[in-house]
Amino acid sequence: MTNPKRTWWKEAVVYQIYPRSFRDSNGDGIGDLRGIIEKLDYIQSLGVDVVWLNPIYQSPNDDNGYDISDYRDIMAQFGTIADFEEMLAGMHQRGIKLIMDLVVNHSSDEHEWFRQSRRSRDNPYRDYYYWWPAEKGKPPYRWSFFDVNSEAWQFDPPTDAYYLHYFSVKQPDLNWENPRVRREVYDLMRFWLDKGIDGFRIDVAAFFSKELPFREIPEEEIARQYGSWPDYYAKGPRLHEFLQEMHREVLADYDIMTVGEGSGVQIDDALSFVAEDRRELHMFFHFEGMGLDRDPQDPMLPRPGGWRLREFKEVYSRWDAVFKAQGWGSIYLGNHDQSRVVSRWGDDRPEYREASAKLLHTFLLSMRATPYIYYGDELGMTNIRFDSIAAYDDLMTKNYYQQLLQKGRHAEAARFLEGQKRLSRDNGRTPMQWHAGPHAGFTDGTPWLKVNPNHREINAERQEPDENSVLNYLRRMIRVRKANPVLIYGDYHLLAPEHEQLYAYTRTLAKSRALVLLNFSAQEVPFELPADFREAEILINNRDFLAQEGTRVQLQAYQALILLAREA
Ligand code: TEU
Ligand code: CA
Repeated sequence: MTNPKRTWWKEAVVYQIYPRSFRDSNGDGIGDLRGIIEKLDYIQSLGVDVVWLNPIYQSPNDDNGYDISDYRDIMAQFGTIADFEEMLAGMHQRGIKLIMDLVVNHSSDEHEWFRQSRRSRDNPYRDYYYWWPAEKGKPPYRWSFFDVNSEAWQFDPPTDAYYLHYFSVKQPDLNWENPRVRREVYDLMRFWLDKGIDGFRIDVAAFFSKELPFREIPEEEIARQYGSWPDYYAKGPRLHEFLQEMHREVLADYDIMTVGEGSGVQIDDALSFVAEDRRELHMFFHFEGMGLDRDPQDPMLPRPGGWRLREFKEVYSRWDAVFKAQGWGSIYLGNHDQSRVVSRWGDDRPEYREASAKLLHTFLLSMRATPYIYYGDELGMTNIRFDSIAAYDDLMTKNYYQQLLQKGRHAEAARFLEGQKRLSRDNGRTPMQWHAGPHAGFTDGTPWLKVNPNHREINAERQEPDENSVLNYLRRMIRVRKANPVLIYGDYHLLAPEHEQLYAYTRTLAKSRALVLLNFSAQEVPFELPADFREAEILINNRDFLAQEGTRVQLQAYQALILLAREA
């Protein structure tokens, strides 16, 4: 059975903007809302329907906005509420919707709630966070993703107690057991929805419920750096109760879209978040694809020998199948927590960069899931590959490196630093490359993070007039998706699952049948066309020719092709 119910967010193409890096309007080196306003026509020209903005709320920027100190105000560096309203109106005028990041697993330690909470044990805000009184001894170990010591409990002298922070010490976890906390969250959601936004991307949505009381995690599970944290972090006993309550209390009243960040969510649990009758979320981001090139023993390091296309196909096919009858998927290959897609899943050597970037867009926009495109990927921007730890901004990279040094693990630290050229989040955060001039047209000042020197070659201005640029290919591919509902709703069927170079699949909707052929390699790949595609129409081709002899096509390096069978 196929999933027939049509909705705007299933048909939408989402463009993600990391505001800090998009366009700086006032020369302080930091991207801002007026910078986004300047670029609204560009965003519209892509053909996208929705913009997802990373957090723009007030924040001391320990984790670039993911540590929020006031949920109802705009970060001064980014602008004002008036700028926000102008930006939102400008988007709506252009038929573009806006979804905001909702970061409510934790706040900043500089949020008024936490300032109060840490003051005394009987402060009315004490129970807004998780505290462990020191007289009970050391709390049971919990991993922290960003902590220099990987420890999620931080001792806080004023009240002689530890507080919980799954992320940095400046990101204390909010206590969702407390109904007042949940009420605050629902109120702030309404605050933004009533301003007219069109939905939320919900940060670490599976972490809200903690298993209480905190119990000891067996040594062997802690032993590995990140061990089996999903079992402890993403399966809390009240998680679905909370998400359903959020739906009932807020989401149900608006025609919006929601996408949870599914860090820790495993495929067996997928439907429990997004099946329609659950009344929780519309979609979430799974992380299986992002694990394919990481060392299974230590996800902070790249996988020796790299990733395998067979596994890539297997993962994306499995995540298609799980939503065949219920729910709906999302698909992305990069975002602000990942490196650049063409460097990671394509081939950024000069001779293959453009073809492989186009191939990745063809993939993303021909799958049965809502596609998310990260700013800069429309140009085929690449990893910057910093050489020294000093060049990095991201606390995740810096703190993990420091941790290894503190433990005297120097060889590993060097390996980690080398691996960050492939995996670091900062690869995906370098400023947008608008033109070939100074700082790529991102800023007139000094950019907060180094601009990739290859902006002289890879930039929007240069690609704009070039019909064959990655940018114009993406625009064309978005139009192709929109003009062919089979690419949105059609059933997906994988061909040649064992093939190491070719990713081939069909999409079928009633009488409409499409064949997608993606050569993920620098070699030529022959492919025997199935009978119904021998006279097919070419919907899109990332090369200007197709080598075909009789029933056989010869795919060139990184060639991507979609054929539409003529209806019988
Ligand atoms: O990310 C949560 C998350 O799963 C990441 O920490 C992930 O483990 C890491 O980036 C490895 O790729 C979300 C946000 O997307 C991220 O930017 C924030 O830093 C984090 O939450 C804390 O809010
Ligand atoms: Ca600025």
